[in-house]
Amino acid sequence: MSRIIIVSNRLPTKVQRTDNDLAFTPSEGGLATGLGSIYRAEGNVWIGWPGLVVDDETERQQITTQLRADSMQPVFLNDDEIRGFYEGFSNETLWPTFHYFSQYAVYNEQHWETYVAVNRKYCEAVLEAAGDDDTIWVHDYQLLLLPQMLRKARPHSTIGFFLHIPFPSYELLRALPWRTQLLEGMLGADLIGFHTFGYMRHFLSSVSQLLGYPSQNGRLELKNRTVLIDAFPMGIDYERYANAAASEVAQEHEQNYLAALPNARIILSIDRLDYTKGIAQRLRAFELLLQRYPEWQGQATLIMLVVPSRDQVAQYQELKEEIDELVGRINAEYRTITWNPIHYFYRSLPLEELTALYRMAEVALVTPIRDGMNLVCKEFIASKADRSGVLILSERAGAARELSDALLINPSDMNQLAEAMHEALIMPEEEQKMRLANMQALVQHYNVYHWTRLFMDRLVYTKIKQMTLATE
Ligand code: GDG
Repeated sequence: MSRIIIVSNRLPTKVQRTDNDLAFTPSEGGLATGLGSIYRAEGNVWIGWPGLVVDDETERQQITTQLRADSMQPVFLNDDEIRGFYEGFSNETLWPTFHYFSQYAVYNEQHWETYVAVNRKYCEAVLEAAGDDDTIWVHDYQLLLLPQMLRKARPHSTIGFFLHIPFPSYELLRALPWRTQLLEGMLGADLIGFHTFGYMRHFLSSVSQLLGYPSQNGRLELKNRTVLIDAFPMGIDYERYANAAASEVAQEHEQNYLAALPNARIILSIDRLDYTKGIAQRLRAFELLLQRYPEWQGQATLIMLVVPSRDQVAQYQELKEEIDELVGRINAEYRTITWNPIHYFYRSLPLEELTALYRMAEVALVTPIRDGMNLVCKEFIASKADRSGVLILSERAGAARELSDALLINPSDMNQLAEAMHEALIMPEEEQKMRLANMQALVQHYNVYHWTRLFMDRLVYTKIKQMTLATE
């Protein structure tokens, strides 16, 4: 029987140490939800790091047994591996380069060596779990070398790869000392998926310029194999957000929040702390709105949720300080006894509170400098079923290719951003509803289950086609 093996840096369950025990919490990310129905099916398995350093063998056994019971197989990483592979090469080299922040990229040979070694570790874990007939689906930039490692060990396996972040233009990629190894690593897959056609084109152009392989209609002809490249824009679990936002708990939270903010016109901003998300630019644009349109003073209220992330990396610490400083300055300058312009939270919130915020916000500000897709904007849309609201969306988020009924802006243009906020606050309700309805239809249809099915069907089709060609 053919099974499906999913591989990603992190498992969909997070293991944490409590006072005298271990706590297993399911991850709420879109990937975990979308693939949840697959990896839990008969015999399938998800391989990844459980999010905790475990040196003690008995504890490892305990974690392995518990995760296995839920179709997961842990890969354990030590402190050095986390430093070099995860924080180092993945988040200080690949992340900035792929998001066009090359000036932040660190080129460290030791980080690279650890990245290779950890990809090999994942490879061994997959080989141990997978049979020759199994289908392997590898995810994201932490595991770019894994498809080729697997291909060498299992020349006939069916291997898919999906990149969740942007693929940059050749000019960015070529700066990386390890560019050819990275491309070759990805090319071990039978099917490589990106969120948009733009990323796919950048990838094909880099492969052609650095490796000399030509392509036609997304088909790359290597010396002895064909690799298919395509765009699969990822969706969300629409019903989950629509139902959560309509739930009694969310409505109760909303009533409490609104009671505390009488007369507020609420603008919402939700992100992980990241320089790619444009958080500081957003704050400056909000300040410009208050300066340019003083009538919004006393009313326009920005609720800004920043979820802590990668706080070991220097640029993230600096960004946190910049945001703290900007929020403090703007609030000090504009606040009155009865109105606070920015309500800033540096923490994560449970889903019910998050959806209550989506539900009550009149405007969502999703203005990343670069973003592979961005799921927050799709969650806002799903949470607004039968209501009104306006989405302001960066043209540099992958989601902008689909959501043309949002107010699309250039995230570095403060003027345009401030004007878009004003436009959103005065937009007639009928127009808001019309735009939302169009986007809801799209986000509901192209949900995460659709995405998973499309990728898997395409992968199986690619393999059958290859086998047919080989026997002809
Ligand atoms: C990468 C790519 C691509 C946020 N705060 C809370 C919370 N969240 C959840 C959101 C959303 C998720 O985190 C963030 O997803 P994004 O897609 O916006 O961004 P990344 O984390 O950067 O994800 C991105 C994605 O991969 C998928 O391919 O779209 O471009 O960068 O689901 O709801 N969830 C809860 N509390 C919070 O406080 N429960």
